[in-house]
Amino acid sequence: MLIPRTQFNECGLKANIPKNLSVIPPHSVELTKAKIAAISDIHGQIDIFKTLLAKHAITDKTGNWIFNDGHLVITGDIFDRGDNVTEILWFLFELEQQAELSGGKLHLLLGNHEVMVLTNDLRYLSDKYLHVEKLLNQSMTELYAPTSILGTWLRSKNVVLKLNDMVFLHGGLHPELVDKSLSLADINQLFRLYLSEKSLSEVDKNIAEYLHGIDGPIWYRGYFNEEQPIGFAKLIAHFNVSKFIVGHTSQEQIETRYKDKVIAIDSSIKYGNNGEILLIEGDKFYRGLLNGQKIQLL
Ligand SMILES: [Mn+2]
Repeated sequence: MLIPRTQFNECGLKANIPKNLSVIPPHSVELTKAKIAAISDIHGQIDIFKTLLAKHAITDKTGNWIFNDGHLVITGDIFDRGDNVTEILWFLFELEQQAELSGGKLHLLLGNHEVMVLTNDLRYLSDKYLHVEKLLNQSMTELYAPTSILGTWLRSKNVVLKLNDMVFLHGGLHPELVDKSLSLADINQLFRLYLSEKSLSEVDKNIAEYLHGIDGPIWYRGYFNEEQPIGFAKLIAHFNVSKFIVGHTSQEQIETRYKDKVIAIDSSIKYGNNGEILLIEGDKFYRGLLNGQKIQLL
């Protein structure tokens, strides 16, 4: 049965929190031939987001999952800037369950703006949410506390996901992660424990702080610093991947870098004018445009 939206307040604070909300999602899925779609940096722009999903048959026109056994990956930054953040989260909360029932999967990965709001860095809230804070006399961080449905749900999420030979994440994997001998499972687990303020050994705490920092998976911008050599061979061998699909650093459209090893999918949805979704069918990659057109990228 679907978990309904809360009756209490908009983030589900002080509601009964269903136990399965804390189930840790998979960090790696070996697929056969299911379709994959990926989108990033939605920043509260629900209209563009829902239009892209409907135009590319991920959902029907009313927002219900029709992507069958497909995998939809959201590489972070739903929060901040725009003013329909809560609406997008509840929409995804329901869509995730619909996907599961159809044999598909919605993978919601955290970006730096999710973590900022959860950790009380509220510099980028839209005016609407400043108003909401005043009306409810609670900060956004309090509204997304671990005692709320959405707060619990978000804290269960990963920062990095591997599908087939592709890795998806908000910022990027720094080659230093290889020197630290971290697996994708380690990265997700240590990131999550630190975010949930669980007690960690001194060694793990140091690694978790690194992961939450400027070279960590949600902040790193090294793939966009001109095309300087940055140790992809090392990353590819260690994580056993061949493509790095990342958001965070805004582009006019979905594009590739480093001889197609990097696919940059932050298509500047944040400005509220336009946006794109990456569509992967077998070994073909397409830019899905807002008007429903598909343009082959690779
Ligand atoms: Mn970002």
